[in-house]
Amino acid sequence: MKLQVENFEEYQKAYQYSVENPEGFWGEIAENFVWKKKWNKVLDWNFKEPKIEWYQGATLNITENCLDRHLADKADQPAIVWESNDPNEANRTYTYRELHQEVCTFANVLKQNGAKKGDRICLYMPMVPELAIAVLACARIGAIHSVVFGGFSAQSIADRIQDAQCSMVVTADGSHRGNKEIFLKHIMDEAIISCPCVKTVIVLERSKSAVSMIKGRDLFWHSEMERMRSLGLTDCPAEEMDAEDPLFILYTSGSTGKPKGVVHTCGGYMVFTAYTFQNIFQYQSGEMYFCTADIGWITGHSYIVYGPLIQGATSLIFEGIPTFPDAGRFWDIVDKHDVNILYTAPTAIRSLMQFGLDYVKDKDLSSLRVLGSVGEPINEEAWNWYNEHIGKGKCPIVDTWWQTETGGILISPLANITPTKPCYATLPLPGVQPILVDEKGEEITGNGVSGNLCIKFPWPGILRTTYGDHERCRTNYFATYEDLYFTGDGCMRDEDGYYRITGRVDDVMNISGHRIGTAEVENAINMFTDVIESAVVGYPHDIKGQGIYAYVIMASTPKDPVLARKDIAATVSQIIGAIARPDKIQFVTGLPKTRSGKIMRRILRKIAEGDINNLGDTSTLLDPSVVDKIKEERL
Ligand code: 6R9
Repeated sequence: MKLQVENFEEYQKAYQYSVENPEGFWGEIAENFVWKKKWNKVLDWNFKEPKIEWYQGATLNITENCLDRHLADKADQPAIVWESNDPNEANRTYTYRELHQEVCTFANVLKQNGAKKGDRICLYMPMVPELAIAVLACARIGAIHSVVFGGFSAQSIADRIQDAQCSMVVTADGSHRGNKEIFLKHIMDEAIISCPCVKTVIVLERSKSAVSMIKGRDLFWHSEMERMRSLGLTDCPAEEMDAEDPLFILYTSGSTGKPKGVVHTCGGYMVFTAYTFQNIFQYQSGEMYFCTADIGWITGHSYIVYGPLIQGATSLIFEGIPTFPDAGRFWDIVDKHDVNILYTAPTAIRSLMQFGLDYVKDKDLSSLRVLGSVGEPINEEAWNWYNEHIGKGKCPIVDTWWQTETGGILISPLANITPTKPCYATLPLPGVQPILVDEKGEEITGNGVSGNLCIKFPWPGILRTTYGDHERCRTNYFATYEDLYFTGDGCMRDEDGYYRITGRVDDVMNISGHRIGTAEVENAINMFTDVIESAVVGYPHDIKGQGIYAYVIMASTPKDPVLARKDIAATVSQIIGAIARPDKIQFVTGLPKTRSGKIMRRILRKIAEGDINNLGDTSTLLDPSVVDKIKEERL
């Protein structure tokens, strides 16, 4: 079966076939890729344990699909085009041939320094081509990459390195983001103090800021690459991987405890990212594709690196931020590189909207053909602005719903095929079987209904486990409702059967499209010297989608509340990273609790939202007067 559907009828046929015969469907789709050995069985699964295995018995290396197989007909086509943070710095382009060679050479750097199949390698890097090269080099030798977003703190990095017991780290001196520099190596040095498992650190020179280099542990990227070249080690055979061998770990926040390491495996992830990329964006050979995400998040893994490269696309990597040097940067990039497909986040659109049309009006955006949105529900105003001022009413908007755990997009229009509706992720991809359930897990059938979004059948990109703790995977995703994967999202299905995601129904916040658990932020706030207890909720924020509102009980009333708030915010930054800084901190003397001692977050959420006359039933509260006080002093 061909990979790409070309019209709505073909989509419907593919969908129907995928539900009637999932193994037949995904078996035929998988024929479009290069395998070292074919599978004996397409799928073996149960959601009880859970145990999910796709393409049993098959072997492959995903990088042969990203690189080697394009050498026959696309060797001189750009695979990666890189745009610096600094608009005056020259672009860099890697053709498929060049990328292949760089990946192989760096794979040898990893090997020569002792890395082997199954080892975990932490990547903490700027958005430069070397990050994609490092990702692919790990995959080349079968090492498991764990990319940590450049905005996380030393403590967050240390937690992730320890959890995965990484033996190697690849980082850079520093990372430029707008006018700021993040001193990555320095932060990494601080993290490694508590990570004896790390034996080797490879340091890319990017910002040319001074770094400390420890003999016997730290090595420069460029000198190691030189050394490989002088040894003639610029080719590297691709390790033969079982379809179910882990490809990577990516940490993400849940409603409780520390972030968990979501594990994706080689075969299913490859098939699913390629299939979804091709069909959703309807990528045409030679087009320029620009996803503005960071490779440190799942969107960057699946739709900057793997999906596009497997499909032989040209993927544009941008180092900077949308507002530097001014709020026209995205549109400059589209204009300069003739971008055909732009994939970005609602928070970016909202932040650019507020600068008005001056930054858009003189830019030539006529190359654009498809627009994408990801990370959070897109509000109608942002959808309309994107459609009108960026797409000029001619580009379909694909509002793609998915999660770190799903590996790839599950619900989305297919560009120019599925009729779109503002704010709707529309219809499931072939192979994806969503259902809505009520609190008790009963299926809500029919249209014009709302419920909790679950998926009732596995797709090839579904997570397989959470690293080192399979039970956590089971309880988090497969135990809420029997025999269903629970997404944590609320959803409505309208009269046309179109899906609209309404947001998280658990204690996970979505701040500028980044997932952050309320418990994580509370734990960080509680580390502050004078804090007795805290409760954190999300509230509507014009730009970020959600902001963080913290209610904090202090041991004694702060003498300088303004400074105390700053100190608490700084503590959270230090422990998690700047993305988790509370936007508002209200000092309170008590929190609304039930008689059994549970914080009633529902009430705190309403107060943070400003909906104070509508708090619902407060009769189960231990001390209802607490609420009046919080209401009065609301920020
Ligand atoms: C890919 C990614 C996942 C959560 C998810 C949901 C929200 C993502 C969305 C969306 C509405 C969309 N989300 N895309 N909500 N419409 N198109 O963002 O992964 O960081 O794991 O976040 O993001 O709430 O559950 P991740």
